[in-house]
Amino acid sequence: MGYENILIEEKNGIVVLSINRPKALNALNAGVFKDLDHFFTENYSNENVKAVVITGVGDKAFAAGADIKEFMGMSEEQGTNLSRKGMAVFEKIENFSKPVIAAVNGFSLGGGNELAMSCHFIVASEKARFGQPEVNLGLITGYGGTQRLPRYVGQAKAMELLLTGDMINAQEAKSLGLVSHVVEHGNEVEKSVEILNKIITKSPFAIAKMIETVNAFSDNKKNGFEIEANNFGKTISSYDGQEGAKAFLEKRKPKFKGR
Ligand code: DAK
Repeated sequence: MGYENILIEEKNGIVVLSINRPKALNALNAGVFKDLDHFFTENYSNENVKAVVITGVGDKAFAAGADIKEFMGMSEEQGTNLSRKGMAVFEKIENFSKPVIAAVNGFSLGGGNELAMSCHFIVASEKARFGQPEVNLGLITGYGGTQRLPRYVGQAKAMELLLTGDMINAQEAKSLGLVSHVVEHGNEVEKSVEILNKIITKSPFAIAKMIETVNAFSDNKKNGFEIEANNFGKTISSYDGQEGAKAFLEKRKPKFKGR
């Protein structure tokens, strides 16, 4: 499918997906959500896609929020429905079977920051700025920000950031645990690809099960320990789990098959 609001570049199975609305600082409109939804649905089981980096076109913004132009005249019911639809797309990213890194190249605000937080972790340019400015617009977050931000930075700091709408820089975001790496501006995609190149040498089956199990940590409807025990059973009895142990004992590199 041809996408109108995102760009896709693939090299050695690593896809760089760029939000392509630079004139609006990559604000997330319905078109971006449609493209993200399609990409992450289509590629869940596509073996040619091994990992994804999400970034923004241009050097100013990852995404400066949900598109404020789409909020005008919205009813309560429409707002709730839109929120649920957007959350479902971000859940698809969070639960994607392959690793997804947000390479934050500038403003990561509101819905844009909620997108970054639904990726598995965040690599940021030293010029990146993070914030949830919804309160400045008389709103609360609508795409999971109240739930994901506390998981990254703890409830009290999340509360402060959400209530003040203040922006923080990349170093502060790193010291709070929101960001995993801060790099020179312009190197955030390269650094993400470097990390992903390491991850994709491992068993894709184990990686998928690891993502599923870690995500259970923040889902209070699930028993993460039980899921870990079950998924450990699945990986130890898999071809790759047996091959990994055999290769270790034979002092050679494992040849994983993803099953
Ligand atoms: N939406 C639409 N357009 C935006 C935008 C946004 N979020 N952010 C920036 N733009 C546009 C500007 O309107 C401007 O367009 P033109 O005037 O050139 O046509 C262009 O991008 C460049 O922006 P600036 O001229 O403002 O650039 P500056 O460098 O001066 O300032 C800035 C950069 C990031 C500080 C500033 O643009 C800014 O404050 N932007 C808004 C940040 C913000 O408040 N973001 C929205 C957060 S609220 C919901 C679900 C989710 C949400 C709400 C409801 N439901 C399901 C109902 C979430 C809401 C949010 O994300």
